Amino acid sequence: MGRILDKILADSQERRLHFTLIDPEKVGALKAGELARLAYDAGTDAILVGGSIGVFEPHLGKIVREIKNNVDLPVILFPSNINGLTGEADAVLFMTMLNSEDPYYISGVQMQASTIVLRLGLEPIPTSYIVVGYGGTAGYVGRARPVPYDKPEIAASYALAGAMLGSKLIYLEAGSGAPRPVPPEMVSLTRKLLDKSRLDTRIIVGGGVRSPQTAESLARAGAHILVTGNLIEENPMLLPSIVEAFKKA
Ligand code: 1GP
Repeated sequence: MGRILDKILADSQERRLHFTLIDPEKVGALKAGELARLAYDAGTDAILVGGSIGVFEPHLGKIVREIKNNVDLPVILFPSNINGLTGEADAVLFMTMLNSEDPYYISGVQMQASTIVLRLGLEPIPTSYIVVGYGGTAGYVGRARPVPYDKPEIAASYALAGAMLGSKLIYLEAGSGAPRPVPPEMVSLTRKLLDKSRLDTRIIVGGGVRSPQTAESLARAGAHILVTGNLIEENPMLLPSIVEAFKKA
């Protein structure tokens, strides 16, 4: 295992973590640096960089470099395709979208990306990505068949399958800007099943988290890592209370 994943696994055994997502399509490099600093001050533990459209080099590399100039946090790529890769980052969520209907997003893009990740010297973090409910642009682009909000057993079964296939992170994604986040019942059932399996995995939850109450309920349900994206641009003043609510619950 690599340095970043080891640290995520070790740290999240002790405490809950918060990651901030910065979408390269929405910001320039200077702004990305500023947002990273805001996130750092709010108590975030890592910066994810990625988006489903409009991600390209050299813009992506400049953004990652500027983030690294501003904060001493791991920068982890969160790509939707091979254009989301740059050697400037520390690691990449090497994801398979388990509930895509398109084999490209399950194993095709990974075949194209694997040698690039190796040549760029990026640490791959084996991650299963499960799209829930709204799904957003990620779900649309990835041709997901989103798990209905009221079917926690489907999401939990996908999560367990991902863990059995070797993923270390299980990412439950409602989609950026989701009107409704991943339901806590879905997180708790997933956590229960993963704990039972004794496989060493962590649950990441993201999409549509806009309040400390939601963050707290996801924490209580058993999420290890919370991701927020839009919030840092739309309502940065709220971020510290959301991070705190998630970590202290
Ligand atoms: C990352 O999709 C999330 O998983 C980010 O969602 O932009 O709604 O916080 P938000």
